[in-house]
Amino acid sequence: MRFTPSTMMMGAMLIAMAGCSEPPPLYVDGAYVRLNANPNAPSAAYFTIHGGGEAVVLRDVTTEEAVRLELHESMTQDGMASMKKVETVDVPAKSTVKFEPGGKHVMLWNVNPQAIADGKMSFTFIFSNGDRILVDAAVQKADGSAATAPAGNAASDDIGNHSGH
Ligand SMILES: [Cu+2]
Repeated sequence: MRFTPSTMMMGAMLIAMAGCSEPPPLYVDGAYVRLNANPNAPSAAYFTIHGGGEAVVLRDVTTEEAVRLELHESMTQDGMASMKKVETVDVPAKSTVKFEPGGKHVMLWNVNPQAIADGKMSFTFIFSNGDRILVDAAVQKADGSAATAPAGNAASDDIGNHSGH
């Protein structure tokens, strides 16, 4: 297609409309679960929340694939690492709130063995503005490799096999 003046004009109009009327969406990405090397100890889920046009509060995270979840925050005080439970997490407008090793995380007790075998868990994030966001998370072993057992298919080792994190 040739770019005639009229098609160029339309493109510019679409960009201008998107720029002024669309508030940025609230969304969650980069979700993964890191299994504990000790199967009797809790595992953790990490992800990034991207704030939308208005400030919201993360009220809860739920899943059907673990017995219990808690929002936690890790901290180091006087050289001692510890973590505490938090009830909610603030997500300011247009902010990036990272849940990551050494910081905020979702603690998971008794992850469903089938979810581990599938290498995937589904979480629902519940926000104060009524948004319920469904997010899939890849399940990793404690060393960061993919949890899915290669079912007669060695190629499945490729995904998430980044050692030395
Ligand atoms: Cu924790």
